[in-house]
Amino acid sequence: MAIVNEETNEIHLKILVLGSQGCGKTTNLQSLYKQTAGDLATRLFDLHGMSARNTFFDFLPLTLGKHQNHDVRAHLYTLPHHSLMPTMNHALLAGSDGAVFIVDSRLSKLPQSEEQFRRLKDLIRMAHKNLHDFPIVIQFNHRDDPQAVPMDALRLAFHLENSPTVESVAVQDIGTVECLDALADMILNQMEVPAGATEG
Ligand SMILES: Nc1nc2c(ncn2[C@@H]2O[C@H](COP(=O)(O)OP(=O)(O)O)[C@@H](O)[C@H]2O)c(=O)[nH]1
Ligand SMILES: [Mg+2]
Repeated sequence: MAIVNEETNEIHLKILVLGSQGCGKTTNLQSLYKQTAGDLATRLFDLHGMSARNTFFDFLPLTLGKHQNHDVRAHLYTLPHHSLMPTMNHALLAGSDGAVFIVDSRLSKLPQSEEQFRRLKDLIRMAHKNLHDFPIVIQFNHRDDPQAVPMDALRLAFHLENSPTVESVAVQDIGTVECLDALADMILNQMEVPAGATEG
């Protein structure tokens, strides 16, 4: 659940960044970090050391702007691409406010993306969240690849009702901010921030 802190006038959003190995999860976080550098981004954490890029998960806290007089802070997490820790994945998802699901557009990566998409739907069911209510933005990354699957086919294979889609080339910072903005809008529009929040 998104947390509204009336004392500090902040809204905290917890956002998961999901997708198969190599789809661009870490690159998305790096791109957001770069583009919101300075007073906005705080730090990119790689919780499992510097060497292995994909060993565990990354964490990025960001400030997104204002919503109804509150500063909006987003905490982005990536999940490990493997499913060796279903309990942990479940706990992370259950406490999150929304997700970016990244599809790897490269033809050779299609099976992995499809597997992760199935896993996402299973996780949401396990967390007792209704797929229609849980805010998810689908990002089609690696659009610059010569072997990229045409968008028409990808839109059919990776479709969720109510989920906006964004095409991206994360490594060139294309589509990453747009994607996060779309998700934050979805989450914030579902939330009710108490009126008179400036009191005290
Ligand atoms: N050409 C291209 N490379 C990308 C794109 N997104 C990510 N990459 C590269 O793909 C590799 C894997 O990305 P990474 O973010 O580590 O994937 P993760 O396993 O999902 O965290 C890295 O070498 C990235 O630089 C993209 O849109 N286009
Ligand atoms: Mg990674």
